[in-house]
Amino acid sequence: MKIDKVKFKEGVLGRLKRHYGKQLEEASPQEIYSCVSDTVMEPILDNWLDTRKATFDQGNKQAFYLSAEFLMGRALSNNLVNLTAEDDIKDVLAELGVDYNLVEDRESDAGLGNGGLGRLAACFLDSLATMDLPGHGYGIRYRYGMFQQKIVDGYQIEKPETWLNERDPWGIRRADQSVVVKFGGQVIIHQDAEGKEHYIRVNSEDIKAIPYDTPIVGYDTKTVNTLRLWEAESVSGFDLQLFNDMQYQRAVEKANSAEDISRVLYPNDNGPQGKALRLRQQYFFVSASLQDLVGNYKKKYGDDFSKFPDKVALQLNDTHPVVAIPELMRILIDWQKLPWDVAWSIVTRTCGYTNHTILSEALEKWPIGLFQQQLPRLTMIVEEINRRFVEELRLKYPNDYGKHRHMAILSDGVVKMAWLAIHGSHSVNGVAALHTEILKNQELKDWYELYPEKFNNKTNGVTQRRFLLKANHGLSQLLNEKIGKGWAKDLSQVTKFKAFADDPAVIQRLIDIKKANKVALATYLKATQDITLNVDSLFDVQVKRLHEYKRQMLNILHVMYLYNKIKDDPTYQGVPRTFLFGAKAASGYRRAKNIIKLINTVAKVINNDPRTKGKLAVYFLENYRVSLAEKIFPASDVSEQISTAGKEASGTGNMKFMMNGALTVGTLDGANVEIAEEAGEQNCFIFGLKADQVARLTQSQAYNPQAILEEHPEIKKAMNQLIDGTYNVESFDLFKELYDSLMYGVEGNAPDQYFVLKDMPEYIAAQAKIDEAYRDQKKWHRMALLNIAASAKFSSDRTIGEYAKEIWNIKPISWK
Ligand code: 26Q
Repeated sequence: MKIDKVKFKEGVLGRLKRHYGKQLEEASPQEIYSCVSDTVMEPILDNWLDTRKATFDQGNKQAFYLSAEFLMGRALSNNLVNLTAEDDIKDVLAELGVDYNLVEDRESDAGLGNGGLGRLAACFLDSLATMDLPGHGYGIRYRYGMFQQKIVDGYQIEKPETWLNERDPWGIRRADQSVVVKFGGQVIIHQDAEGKEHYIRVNSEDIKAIPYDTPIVGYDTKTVNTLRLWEAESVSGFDLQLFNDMQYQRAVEKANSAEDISRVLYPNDNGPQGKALRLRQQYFFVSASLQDLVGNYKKKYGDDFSKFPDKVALQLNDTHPVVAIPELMRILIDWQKLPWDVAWSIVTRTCGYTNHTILSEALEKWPIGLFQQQLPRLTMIVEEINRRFVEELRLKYPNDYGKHRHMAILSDGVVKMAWLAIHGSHSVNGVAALHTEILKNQELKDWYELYPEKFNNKTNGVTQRRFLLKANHGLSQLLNEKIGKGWAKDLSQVTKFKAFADDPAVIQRLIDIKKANKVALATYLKATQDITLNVDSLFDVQVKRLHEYKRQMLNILHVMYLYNKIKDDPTYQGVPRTFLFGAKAASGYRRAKNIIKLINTVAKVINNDPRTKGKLAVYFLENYRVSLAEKIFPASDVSEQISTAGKEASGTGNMKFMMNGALTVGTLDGANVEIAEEAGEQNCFIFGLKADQVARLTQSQAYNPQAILEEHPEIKKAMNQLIDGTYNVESFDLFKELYDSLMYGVEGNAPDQYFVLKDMPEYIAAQAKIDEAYRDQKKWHRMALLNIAASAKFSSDRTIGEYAKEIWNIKPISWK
């Protein structure tokens, strides 16, 4: 888009005067950020209105991504990139004497998600808009997103994330489009003169849902889609009756409980939390979204719902929005008066379900009593769905009672949301090839046998606009020069970069770019966290949520092993290394928090030992989040993707590293399998048990960690240092629980459930190979180039193309 620089300047200066009564010289970076953003909104708004009109007029089918999480990160710089106006705006600000980076850094991340699943939703929105596809997001406008992490004395401390303390210039409140969501109460069945049943809701708790719309700007195109996030408010504001009765405090409390619903994001990734508030959050945004969407449908098609599945596709992002299935049934039956079978056919043709996890503890199950208490009408509908389904099961598998009970949607006192999702959708997909196979052959085997046609794979992807074009200017520039600019919109073109693998000048450019990115990261970390990085060392990076299955433990044990080598051998000649960790632990996940403390404790000892100077350093980066990730990927040499095989559904950080020329050290898990396939195993460092070996070893219970220690004294030594005072100066017991969980198992679990020690010898060997490879910088960066050139598959554009064609059947908006 062509920006009128003079108009833009006037826009910013005018707003500073109007909103803050200030001239540019007096304005703070925060105020400038706010006014620059408002000015950038202008051209976006025009395209947004045009997009809405075009989709309505063209009457195309639209997709809606229902997700409890959207991990959007920052908007200003991303919108400028997608408007292809970044350089122009930088110029204008420079002319005004304003430092763009300072302004950009004033924006808080919209951290409305935990990790992979939420960031995937954000990447999908970017791809949909860029590909001119009519696809929108629906979710919750949490007042507090993912907590801010502080490290105090090596421990994680959570602080509330205050992203809304400054106003959000990107979200537009649309109070006129509010809807009411009802909880609790009773359902009265009323028979009319013709004997038809009507369901009347009494004594319900009514909560107002107010939408906030954020524009999703496509890259280098007119399309601007919508992310609609709902905020909860008490219907009456205050309960005036209570207020008049002088029960002021109770009136305030009641308003609070309504507003509790959108107050805070649950901060656990892949963990169980069967609390009422979580179910209320889910129903709140799902009911509001469906009311909204059905209302819009009726504006165009009236009461003829036969076309609904041809006009609307709903994608359920994990089990979190699965109440959409009974809620849509309720709307079609109670409001539209459709017969059950007609309604069920519409629902199943409209919904698709994506599974993001194999960990059984993350599959949501709601106690039936809780479900009944919060959602009495939906409970009746779920009971009827279950009754009909179990009847089908009995016919199909007459004597297999175990199967009836296992597959029942409602049994053992719980509503099984994953089962409801599979039964109520026409499509069930996993997020990487291996993950989908494991679902089909193991976790969802019975369901795959019943509904083989529903199952399909959609390997995840990431947007190269945010994570390469915007994050890594040096590499983007090099790609533009060598293969043209087309890759930003069509990553399949990056394959052309392979032709430069043996061009020494290009390899040298890669070396220089990586170095410059390390310097930039070092400068940022010095300023924000007072960390001094050795930019001449190999950057070995593991950034992702802290979870046992992701095995940060394996990484830190290897660091401890390396430290021992350095101490034992003064002539140690290993490649200088900096290990970087970034990870948030769920606030109630004790062991994960202990691992953070361990990393920090080890870091402190190593970084303060003169013997490691210039050889080894370890840092835990505070508050890992999208905006920090964008600075880390471009500066990384090694990408740690070391989960226990079979446990990481896909991973998406692995793809962001690859695009930025980091080499993967990883297990054959999730999308790593496909990364190794695309790049060639000779260009990755693959190690460890395969998924089927993990499954068999778990089954057989033949694994004994003690045996590993006996065979590998160097591993035994590192393990003993967890409990012998080498690191834990304050208290010898600090890491005893971690030690016990690996050696003996605790709380009824098998020892070393995630096979950290089992995989450690091979991991050490893989790391030694990395050392060797890194010594030859030309060879190393040739491998990096081959990874970059092989990353085409991992664009979320490719993924969204597949969803659009194979699940949603949606077509691009035509801009003529
Ligand atoms: C569930 C119930 C109650 C409270 C919270 C939750 C909850 C919240 C978030 C459960 C799971 C999540 C997030 C899961 C997640 O991020 N999964 C990741 O999804 C990525 C995108 O598909 C994959 O790449 C990762 O492998 C997968 O771990």
